Amino acid sequence: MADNLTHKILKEHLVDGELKVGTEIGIRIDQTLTQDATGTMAYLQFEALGLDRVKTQISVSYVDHNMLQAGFENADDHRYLQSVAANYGVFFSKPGNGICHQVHLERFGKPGLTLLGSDSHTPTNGALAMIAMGAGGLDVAVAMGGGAFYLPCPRVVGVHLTGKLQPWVSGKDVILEVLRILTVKGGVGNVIEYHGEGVKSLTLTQRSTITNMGAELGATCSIFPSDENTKEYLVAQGREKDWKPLSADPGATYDKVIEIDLNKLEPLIAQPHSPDNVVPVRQVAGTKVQQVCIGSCTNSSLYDLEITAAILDGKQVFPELDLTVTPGSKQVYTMVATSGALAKVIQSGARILESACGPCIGMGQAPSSGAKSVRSFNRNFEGRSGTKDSYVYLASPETCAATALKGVITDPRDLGPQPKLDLPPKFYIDDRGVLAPAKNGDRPEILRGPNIKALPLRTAITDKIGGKALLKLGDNITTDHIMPAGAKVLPLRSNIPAISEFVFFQVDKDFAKRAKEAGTFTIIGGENYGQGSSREHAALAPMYLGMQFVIAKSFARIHKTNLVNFGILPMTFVNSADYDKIKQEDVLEITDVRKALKAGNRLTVKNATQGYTFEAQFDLSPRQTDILLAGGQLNYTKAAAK
Ligand code: MIC
Ligand code: SF4
Repeated sequence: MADNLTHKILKEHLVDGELKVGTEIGIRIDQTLTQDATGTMAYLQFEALGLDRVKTQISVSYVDHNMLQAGFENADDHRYLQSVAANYGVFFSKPGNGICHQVHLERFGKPGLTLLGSDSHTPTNGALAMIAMGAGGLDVAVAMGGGAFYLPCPRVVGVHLTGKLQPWVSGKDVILEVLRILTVKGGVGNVIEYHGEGVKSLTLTQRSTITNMGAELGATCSIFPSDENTKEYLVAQGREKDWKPLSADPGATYDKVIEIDLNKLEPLIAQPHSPDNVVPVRQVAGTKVQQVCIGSCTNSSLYDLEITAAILDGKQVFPELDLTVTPGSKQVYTMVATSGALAKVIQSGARILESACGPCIGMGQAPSSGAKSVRSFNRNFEGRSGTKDSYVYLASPETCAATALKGVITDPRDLGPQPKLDLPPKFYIDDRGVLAPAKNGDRPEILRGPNIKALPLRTAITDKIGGKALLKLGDNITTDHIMPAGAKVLPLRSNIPAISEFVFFQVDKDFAKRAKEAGTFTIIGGENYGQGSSREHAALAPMYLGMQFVIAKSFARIHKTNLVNFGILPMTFVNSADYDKIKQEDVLEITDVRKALKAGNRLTVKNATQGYTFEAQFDLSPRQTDILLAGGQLNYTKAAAK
């Protein structure tokens, strides 16, 4: 049978279940990555599993998110991560070495392997023909310990590319077009596999922009074949031996196919406040802008920085506008410094940041009140920039640089001919920013600062659960709404009691207080509840405050798994009219939960305030049911290991 690329790799890694869409499969994980904002929890959980050493081919711990050291917290967490990595056989990428996805692409990703990362943009490495997926820290901890990763067997959507990108049109415009077509929930349950003649014309880093931002579709992951361009990139990285050709079999089929003619694409831009709110740049050209930011794991490759420099060369950033530029890794930083590109960017009046997530996660550079900010990033959710009333647009580095010069949103095609860039065939390689783990048997001391608090655990689910529906929410609620990030909150990621004070802070600043008064509570959500990041804190912190269950119209994949992992029951409405009927503050109760979980996929919810009952359903595998019954994945895994 002719297999598509996704099935080829999944088949090679399948350890449980069969490739039947929607049923649960377990796959072997070859590589893992963590970043610091989710990593502390992941390694605390790995420690709790009581294993000796990681069992993957390679596991890397990156520090790139919590980089501002305004107090001891982030620095303490970095020390913990470094020492715990050394102990358990994990490589440690030091702060300053770069953004996890960019560095992983440069130095570690390999065609045909699986990668699981505690960050939703882990699919970036799908550009190297990997099945690379985001997950909660606990799932990554289990995978580090050699356990399978479980997921609903995805549908495979083929994006058939023809033609060739025209001047000034970039990889970012391809993924913005896919987002325009599929929307932020269109990828849920799907792998997006790119194929067709058009693939050949896309460089590896253009592909990585596309696979990176596939996360915004809610997709399980995105993948490109491994071809001559993949080889060229790996040769430039001194990693030719990691290359092998890999693509779908001739005649392979897909569950659905989307056609994109690259010839016809033009520069696109996502308007506030959603990555799928996409229009042609020319439609909003002329809009006054106060800030432009170029960088993030989506667009901070050598090409992105070199084209930025070429556009800015000899010109000045618009006087009333701030431009920030972030090289994605130490490799990119060094190369733009030696090529002279960095000097051009500095001379233009840009502010140069260290290689890290920075403004993308609100770690500094929050825009001024009411400002419009155009960014080469991947998310523009309300408030994520750190300024609640800012308006963030997402576009290519080319569009960003043009906008920075003009002070208004500008189609880069208005700048004249596109500069021609010749990137060197060999990149600068220096892996000293990645510390190797201690030898097997060595046990360096694990350094735990006062910021690191014990991990709260839930006990086995009881027969009666419920509480006030403290919030009734609409569609596409993000994990940034549930558990905000930013410079103030991120340093508390290792301290659940402290971070829980900020749960739903963006929606209701008194939420934590109301939750504590209620004791136990529930949440009502719309479609695609929990989209966005992989942060398990969006499940863990509400659990700590007493959340019992969520009833939504539908869930985003990673968040749903995180809820189960922390013993919170995710349910959907059987009749959508029941969503309309519930009012915020109604008390909802379920009895005989354990029996209902074992018996089927439905249960009856009592609305004690309004005095009626309604049906809710849960879509859980038998394994997930056992996890819930045990009170979460950690209890379940420990019990299974006994
Ligand atoms: C994000 O882009 O939202 C983050 C910050 O990288 C998150 C991870 C986190 O919250 O730590 C993600 O994408 O998973
Ligand atoms: Fe970092 Fe932003 Fe990428 Fe998340 S999306 S990993 S915050 S650069």
